[in-house]
Amino acid sequence: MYTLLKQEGEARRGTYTTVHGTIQMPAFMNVATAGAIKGAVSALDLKEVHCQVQLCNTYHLHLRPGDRQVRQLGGLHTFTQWNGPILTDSGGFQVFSLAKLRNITEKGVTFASHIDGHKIFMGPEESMQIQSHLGSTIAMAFDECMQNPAEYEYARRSIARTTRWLYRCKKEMDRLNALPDTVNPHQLLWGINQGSVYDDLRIAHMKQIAELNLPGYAIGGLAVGESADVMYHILEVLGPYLPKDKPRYLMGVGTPANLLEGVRRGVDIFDCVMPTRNARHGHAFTMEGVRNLMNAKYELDQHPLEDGCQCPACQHFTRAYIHHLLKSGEMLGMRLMVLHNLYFYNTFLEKIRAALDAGNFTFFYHDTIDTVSRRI
Ligand code: PRF
Ligand code: ZN
Repeated sequence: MYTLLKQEGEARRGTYTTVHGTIQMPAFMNVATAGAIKGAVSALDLKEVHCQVQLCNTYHLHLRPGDRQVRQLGGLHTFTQWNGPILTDSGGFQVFSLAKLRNITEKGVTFASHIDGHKIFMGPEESMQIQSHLGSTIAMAFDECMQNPAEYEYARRSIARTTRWLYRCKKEMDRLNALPDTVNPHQLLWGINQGSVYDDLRIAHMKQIAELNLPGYAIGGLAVGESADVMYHILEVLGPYLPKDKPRYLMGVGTPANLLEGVRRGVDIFDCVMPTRNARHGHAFTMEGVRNLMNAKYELDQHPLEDGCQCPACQHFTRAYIHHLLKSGEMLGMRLMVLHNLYFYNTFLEKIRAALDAGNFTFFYHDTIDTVSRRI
């Protein structure tokens, strides 16, 4: 259940209570695609980097090790040893971005596995069954995420089908939650808004999916080829049509600046591979900007990645050491970078929440936006 605690302009400070714990919002979800954060980070580390909620993927876990196997092993919480909230993405996005040879029909999508090429079918029912086996806290609806730009007529037909799929998701989840041996009988279904870059389609689709009175709504189909300004515009257009008493999730976004802009436009929760992916390339996020630790200027630098940072990496190790580890291809370099970046993202949202609590988010936004994303 979402509780709105405070509002500053469109920015919202709230809480979301689930059977696996309460999420303080705005929040950042830590991406553990196949049940682990990339960079050798376990559920035990997640507590230390102030993670509140983990995101896993239906598509990946269905292919390997298989959702029935995860269920047999007690579900994702037991399997990964993360006992906080877990959100699973439906496969809708991954099928369209990773798999080959897709064929989309009213029933669902047939595609070839990116692992061994074998043919798989996934529709709304299959996606709900897989997510039910995984036992996540929140299951995402099965949607079509169109690449931008999409043709208007294609987008119009696509959102109509995504709405029909949503009704099927709801029906299937209600059935699965009522079964006697369901891993998480309290699993929540969140809807996903689509409509490409077209204001009227976005609004029409939002009105349709809001009718189901679901416990949360995501804005999908953004950060897929359009400019950041178009993305911010769509968020502004959707604002009045998003239920005020439900969390709003901006999928797959983004840079620290994107998060500030998102919060300013009413977004409550984000996920992104950026902190982990950029860490693996040697990029450390800090409040002063992004440092590239591969740079030779760090060879003899005795400072931590970020002065004053309380993350597990910065409490013990220097830029010089991490630079050396990255240069040598040592896995520890990557791990320390990932721990720092996740800590940065999670505590960045903590700072945003503190600013909202204090009624000075607007000041925080202006004070931070230019510095946080620059390269230093
Ligand atoms: N749909 C789903 N997952 C997603 C997206 C989407 O549109 C996006 C778009 N940025 C990221 N992840 N199901
Ligand atoms: Zn740090």
